[in-house]
Amino acid sequence: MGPEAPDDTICAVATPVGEGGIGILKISGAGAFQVLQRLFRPHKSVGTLQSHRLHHGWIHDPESGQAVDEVLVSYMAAPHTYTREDVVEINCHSGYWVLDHILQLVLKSGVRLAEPGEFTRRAFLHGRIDLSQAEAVIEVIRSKSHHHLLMANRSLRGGCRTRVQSWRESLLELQARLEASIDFSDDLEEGEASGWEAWAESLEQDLCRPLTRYLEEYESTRVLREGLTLVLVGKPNVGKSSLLNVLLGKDRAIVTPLPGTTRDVIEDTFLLSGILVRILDTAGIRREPDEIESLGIERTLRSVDEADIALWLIDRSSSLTPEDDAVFEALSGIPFMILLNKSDLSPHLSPEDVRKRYGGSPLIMPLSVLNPRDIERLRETLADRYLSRPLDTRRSEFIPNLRQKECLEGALRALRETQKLLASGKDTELACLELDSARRQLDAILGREPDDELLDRIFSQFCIGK
Ligand SMILES: Nc1nc2c(ncn2[C@@H]2O[C@H](COP(=O)(O)OP(=O)(O)OP(=O)(O)O)[C@@H](O)[C@H]2O)c(=O)[nH]1
Ligand SMILES: [Mg+2]
Repeated sequence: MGPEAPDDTICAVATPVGEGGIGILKISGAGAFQVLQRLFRPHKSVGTLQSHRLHHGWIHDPESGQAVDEVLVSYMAAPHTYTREDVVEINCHSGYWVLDHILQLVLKSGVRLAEPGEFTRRAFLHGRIDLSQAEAVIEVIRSKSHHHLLMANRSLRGGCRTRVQSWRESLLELQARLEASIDFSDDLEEGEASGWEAWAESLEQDLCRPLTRYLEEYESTRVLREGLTLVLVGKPNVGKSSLLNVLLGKDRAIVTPLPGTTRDVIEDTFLLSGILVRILDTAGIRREPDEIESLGIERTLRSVDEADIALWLIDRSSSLTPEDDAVFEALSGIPFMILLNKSDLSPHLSPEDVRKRYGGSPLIMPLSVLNPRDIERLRETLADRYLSRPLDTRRSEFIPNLRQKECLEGALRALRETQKLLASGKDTELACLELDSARRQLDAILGREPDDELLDRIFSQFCIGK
């Protein structure tokens, strides 16, 4: 048995604290309407307040009779509400004092302050949404790019549920066939697939393959959720900060003709093909730095560690030096692209020179940071190389988050175990237990039998009022 649906009434301020156009206070539970009747005086006497309509009026302090704020309120009768309970929303002016005053009046009416995520938790406990949809609510709130939002919305609309339920049904059907001990004997006409073969083929096609594909997508789509981290590296004065500024479209970093201008790591974000890119501009790497530069270089190396991809800038109007070798050493273990910058000046270096010195594999792109067409080409190349695969998953019904990925891994492990058991002696009883375990993992994705600890872990990530 999972946790029970609660029966008390909760409230919270749903909008960020501070001065603003409107602030919204939400109340949910069987007592919500009574609170409204106690505190709200409609502008026009309208008889009973109609559900799912906005009503104009004033919040009054019932003890002093004083008007507190002019508001619009909505009363939404269960069950067609966010929580499936009676819900009241009070739209008042947003100021710290106003909101807090109304909140205190609501609390005095016998209502409890909501925990973080408690409204959504109630929506889940009352069965309006499953756990994957509840998790999608957090993703929608946190999404920082177009594709992240699209992805979260797919789960919010039930994409994960639909997919997982269909796997669950296939699994139950396979389990039923196994339990009924269908004729797995091999005494069949030549060329005819045995019942056993057909069963094993279904397990592979309907479950193992799609689960594997969704797990692979988790890896390749991490950037949709977390964004892509790019680090700009190179020796001093090669144009790193200039490139940062053009990619961001603003003067974020100081650019001078003097080597050693950037001393610290400068961080900002921009969007590339609708995906959030975090970009780090770093101190140029040199062989014999002064004390401040040494600290900067240490930070450069740390930034390289945390980045997904490095853009290594080389000034092609001068020759390669041991400092470039030092950059090359720093880049071991991270994918990188070489940008032969300052191509507008007369070149000293060709892509072949660089390839000869540092090996053939990395992509080498001649460009000038001063040329907008080159920058456009760079954006296209980056999107093509690093974002096309994650963007290609737009056809999938959902993209698993970490928790869901772990459940899928558990399910797949149990399915592989089933295959092994059946291949070596066809022990159907043990195999059925494994199928059961796979089913439980799928159920966990949707939160079919959740425990309080799991729910606390998920809903504590929410803000208060959601
Ligand atoms: N001609 C030309 N000059 C460039 C180009 N890119 C950058 N510069 C110039 O090169 C100089 C150094 O540029 P920065 O962007 O400060 O170089 P950096 O790599 O950040 O240098 P440090 O911070 O010192 O490591 C500046 O005078 C820039 O205007 C380019 O493509 N062509
Ligand atoms: Mg710089």
